[in-house]
Amino acid sequence: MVSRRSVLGGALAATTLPFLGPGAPLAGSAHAAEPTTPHGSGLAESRVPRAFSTPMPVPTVLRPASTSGDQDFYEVTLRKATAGILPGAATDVLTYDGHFPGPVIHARTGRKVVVLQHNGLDMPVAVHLHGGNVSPESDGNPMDVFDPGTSRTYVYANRQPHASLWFHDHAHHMESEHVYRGLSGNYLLTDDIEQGLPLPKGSYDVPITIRDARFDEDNRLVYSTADRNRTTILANGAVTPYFEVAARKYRFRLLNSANLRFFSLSLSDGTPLTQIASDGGLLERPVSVPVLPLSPGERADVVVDFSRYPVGTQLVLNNSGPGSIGQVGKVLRFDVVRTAEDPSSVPAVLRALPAAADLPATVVTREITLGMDEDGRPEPRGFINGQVYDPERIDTTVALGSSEIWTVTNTNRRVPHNLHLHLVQFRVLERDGVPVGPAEAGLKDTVRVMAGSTVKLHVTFGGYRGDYVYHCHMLDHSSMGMMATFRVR
Ligand SMILES: [Cu+2]
Repeated sequence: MVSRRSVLGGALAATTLPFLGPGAPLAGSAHAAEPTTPHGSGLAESRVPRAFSTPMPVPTVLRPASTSGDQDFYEVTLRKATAGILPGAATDVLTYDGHFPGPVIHARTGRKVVVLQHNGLDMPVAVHLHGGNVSPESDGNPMDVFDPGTSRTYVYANRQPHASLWFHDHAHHMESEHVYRGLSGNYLLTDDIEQGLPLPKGSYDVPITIRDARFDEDNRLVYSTADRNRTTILANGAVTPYFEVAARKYRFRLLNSANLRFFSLSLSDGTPLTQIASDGGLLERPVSVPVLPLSPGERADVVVDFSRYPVGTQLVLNNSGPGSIGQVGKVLRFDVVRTAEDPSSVPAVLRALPAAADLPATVVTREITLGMDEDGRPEPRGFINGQVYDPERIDTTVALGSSEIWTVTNTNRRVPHNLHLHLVQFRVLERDGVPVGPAEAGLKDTVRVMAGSTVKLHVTFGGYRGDYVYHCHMLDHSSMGMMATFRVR
C-alpha cells in the first residue's frame, strides 16, 4: 500500500509544514486526547490566550459564483493563508478560499450544488462531503485526489433530506493533517420540512465547530500522529472564545472537527441542552441532554433558550471529555448582552422517522471489527476486520437499495473509535445489546464505538453504485489504516 511517507514525497517536504513522522509516540492512544504533561501544548503558558478573551467568529457563508434554474455553482480555491488564532500572532493554515474557520455552503434539497475546487496548495487533495449521498465521482474517495495546480468539479445532487453536513479533505494518509490545518467547512442542507418549523433561524442559527490544536513557540500548528498534547480548544477557530447572545432561543449546529478528541458538552449552570438534530438531520422529537457526547465527525444541533437568564449572565459550555479539566474543560462562554423578541419555538414533534421495527427488511448481517495496535510500537497500524486499508481491495460488496445489519465491535482494550460510512445515513439500533436512547435514534453517519463495545446498525445502501470507504473518523486512526472499501453494485 501507499505509505504516508511516500504520499508526502517531495511535495510536503518542500513546504514549511512541520512533519513529525509516523514514529510519533502512541503511548497515549489509550486515552488519545489526554495530555501527558501539565502544559503539554508545547506553548509557553504565558502565550496561551486567557479564556474568553476573544469573540467567537461566525463562519463566512460562501456565495455562488452563479446560479441557474436548478443549481448553484461555486468556485473555491484551496490555498495557504494565515489566521490570527493566538494574540498578536499569525498562524499558517490551509483553507478553502482563505477562510479560517472554514466557510459555510447553504444548500437545499432538490437543488444541485456544483463546486469547482482549484488546488492552490502544494499537496494533492480530495474533498469529501461528509454525510452526503453523493455519486462516487464526487465523493472525495481517499485515492481520488487532484494535484496542485489542477481543478476538480464536485457535483452534489442534494437528493436527501435536510442535515448539517460538512466537507473536509480526504487525501489518503494526509486527511488527518490537512483537516487539522484547516481544511473543513460546513454544508448546511435544508428542505421544506425543516423550513416549515418555527426553529430559530437567520443570525440565531449558528454553526459552532469545535476542535483542539497544539501550537509551538512560533505560533505554528504542530501536527504529529496520535498527538496527546493538542490541548488548546478552538471554537470556530478561536481559542476558548466568548459569544454574545440575546436573551432568546438560539440553534447551535455543533460539529466536532477534531482528529482524536471526544467532547462531552454541558452548560455550566447544569441546564440540559435541548438536542434537536444528529448527523442526518432533525430527531423525531427534541431530547433533553444534560451532557452531549460528540466524537470526531459527529454533529448535534441544540437549542439553548437564553431568555431564562437575565442580561449580564455568563454561561460556559464545558467539556468533561478526556483530558485535564484545567486545559480542555472549557469550550466557549455565552454572554447574554441584550434582550430580543423571539418568535421561534421548538415543536414537540420535529419530523417523522420510521421506528426501528418498521425499517426495511435486511438481507445480510455483517460483523465489522475496529482495532489498532495497542502495544506502543512506533508505527501503529489501524485495522478493520484485521486488515490495514488497501485501496486496491474491495472489502465488502453490497447490493444497491438493499438493507443490512452491521454489528460493529471495537476490539481494543482502551482506545475508543468511531465508524463513519460514506454515502449513507444509517440508524443505530443497539449499543451493547441495549436499544439506544432517543438522542442516538435519529439518522447517523458516524457512531461512537467505545473500547470493547459493540453497536448494531441498520444501513440502507441507496442512491449510487460505486466504491466508497468506511473508516474510523479519528482521522489519525484512518491515516494508520483503519479504513476499508464497500462496493455498491
Ligand atoms: Cu479509531
